[in-house]
Amino acid sequence: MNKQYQGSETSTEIENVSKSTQGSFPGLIIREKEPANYEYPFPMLDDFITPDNQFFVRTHFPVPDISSKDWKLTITGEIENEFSINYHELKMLPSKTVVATLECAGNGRANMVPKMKGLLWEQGAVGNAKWTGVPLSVLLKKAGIKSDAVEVILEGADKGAITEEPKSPGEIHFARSLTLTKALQEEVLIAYQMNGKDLTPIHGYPVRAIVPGWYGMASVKWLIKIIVVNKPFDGYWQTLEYAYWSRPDGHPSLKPVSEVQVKAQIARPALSELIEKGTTYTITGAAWSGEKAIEKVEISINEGKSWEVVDLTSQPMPHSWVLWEYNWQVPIKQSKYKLMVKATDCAGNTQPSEHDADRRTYMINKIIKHEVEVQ
Ligand SMILES: Nc1nc2c(c(=O)[nH]1)N[C@H]1C(S)=C(S)[C@@H](COP(=O)(O)O)O[C@H]1N2
Ligand SMILES: [Mo]
Repeated sequence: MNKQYQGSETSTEIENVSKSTQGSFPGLIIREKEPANYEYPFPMLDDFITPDNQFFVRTHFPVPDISSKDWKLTITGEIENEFSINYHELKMLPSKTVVATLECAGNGRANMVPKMKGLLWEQGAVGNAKWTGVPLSVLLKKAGIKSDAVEVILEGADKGAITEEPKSPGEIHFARSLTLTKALQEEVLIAYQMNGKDLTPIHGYPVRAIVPGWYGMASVKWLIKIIVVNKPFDGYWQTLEYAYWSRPDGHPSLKPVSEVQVKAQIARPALSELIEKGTTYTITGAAWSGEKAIEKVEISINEGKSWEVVDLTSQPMPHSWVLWEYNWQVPIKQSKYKLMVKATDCAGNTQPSEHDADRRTYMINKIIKHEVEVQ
């Protein structure tokens, strides 16, 4: 049966694709307790939309306790009219809902040899949700951007000192910037809802940024300040962390990690799962890319000698993952098999076979060998 989606689909239909795993969900995997860093057990994947209590959590500092009554957002810097807006006023502005996949730039680190520095995420520092909020562009237009502005800094209320290398200069807030071009894209939201409900404290309550197409670090939670600047921001998470080596003219320089790289992941079978020989096993997973929709996902059972196109079971669209499946006629030969998947997006971007060292411990999308055992 061809499950490839044809034509367009409304968001209500998309919801119907979901069959909830809520009942049997085993809970998130704790990678670190304080600050909270929790991973989604990716083999549980069934739903196009990740429920908020199953969504991975990435924090650098303790979760700030903010009441929506006290919260306000200040817009300052290279603008004509500086202003602050409270929660009630924000909710009165025109809103938009977008489906966007958030992936942490370090997702997949645990698969790398030799062992990498940083949180060892396996495959589950990724999730897909429906976000509602006010386009950042609405606030920027209200503020009147000066002609020499180049970037927009988003600052969270959370703060602390990083005491491991690279150490922070004392206490700092979590902050990241967007290029002005990205900040003005209409899908970039100042969001107050996740999957139709208020954000939960751990995911940024009362208000966070959602930057579809960019790695998770850009989607600043507990947002309290927007600063328009006329030179590139060189804050801690812009230069020391979440930065990679770029060498356009041969001279390496650090550039902030931004757009998500194309990737496919297998959900089931789980790594090292035992599979019964001679059966049909439905291999499932998801694939996503930054600004582009997924065009195809391919699978190889013979370590890359040949590839077959899998069925996409949700509609491909920019900024969101697509679910896929493939019915595997499991051989009768008892052996270990290395399953490989690779995605290609509409711009022709596909996955590399090796991790480029210039990417440091970020943007990990090399094709991996997912070993299972047939017996
Ligand atoms: N204020 C603030 N925003 C933040 C972070 C943070 O530590 N503080 N972590 C970032 C990172 S690295 C990621 S991957 C995403 C994760 O969002 P989630 O916890 O809702 O999954 O939040 C981003 N926004
Ligand atoms: Mo992240």
